[in-house]
Amino acid sequence: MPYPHPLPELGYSYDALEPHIDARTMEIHHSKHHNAYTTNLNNALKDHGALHGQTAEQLLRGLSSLPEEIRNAVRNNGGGYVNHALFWRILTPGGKSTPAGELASALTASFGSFDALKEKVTAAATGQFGSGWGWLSMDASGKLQVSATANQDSPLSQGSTPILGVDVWEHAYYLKYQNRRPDYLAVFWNVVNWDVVAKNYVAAKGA
Ligand code: MN3
Repeated sequence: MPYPHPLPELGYSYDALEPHIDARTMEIHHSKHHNAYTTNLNNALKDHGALHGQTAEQLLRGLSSLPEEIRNAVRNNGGGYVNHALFWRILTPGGKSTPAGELASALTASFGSFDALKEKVTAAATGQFGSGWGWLSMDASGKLQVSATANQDSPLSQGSTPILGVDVWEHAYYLKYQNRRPDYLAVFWNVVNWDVVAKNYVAAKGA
């Protein structure tokens, strides 16, 4: 959606991902953190009417061509805006099965197996020093790739389309898991909605 960018809804209640991701974390993460990225993105764009027709995804894809005075604000807050919107969408209470159809074959072809993909994303996200994200994305040539980015940097700004992302900022897990990022990453897989990830994959292929 174009400006003003609304805070996306979760689509489930704050306690829906218990016991894996606790309600208090979800509430603060969505109503405070994501809300702040949304507000700050809109504030940055306020006086730039020429950009009001663009979605946040479009702004991030064209990051390098944005006016310099707002480029960093869009990188950080636009990134926070779209990264969390994707994150909420690929999560669901109790998780949703395993990848099926096209995504399943693509994961096997690209990584050897579904389990190998999970290991690779976990390793990338564990190894991200400080705040950031772990990703499964499709690059410009249609190849699936696993990566990590710092802060709120989006794969969109690198010419890739994120299909699955996992937030490894401490605010995503500290209340329940404290410093144990690997414990949080282990339970993350229990609440992934593979139906949505598969849809993201098909959409990325068509993009
Ligand atoms: Mn976050």
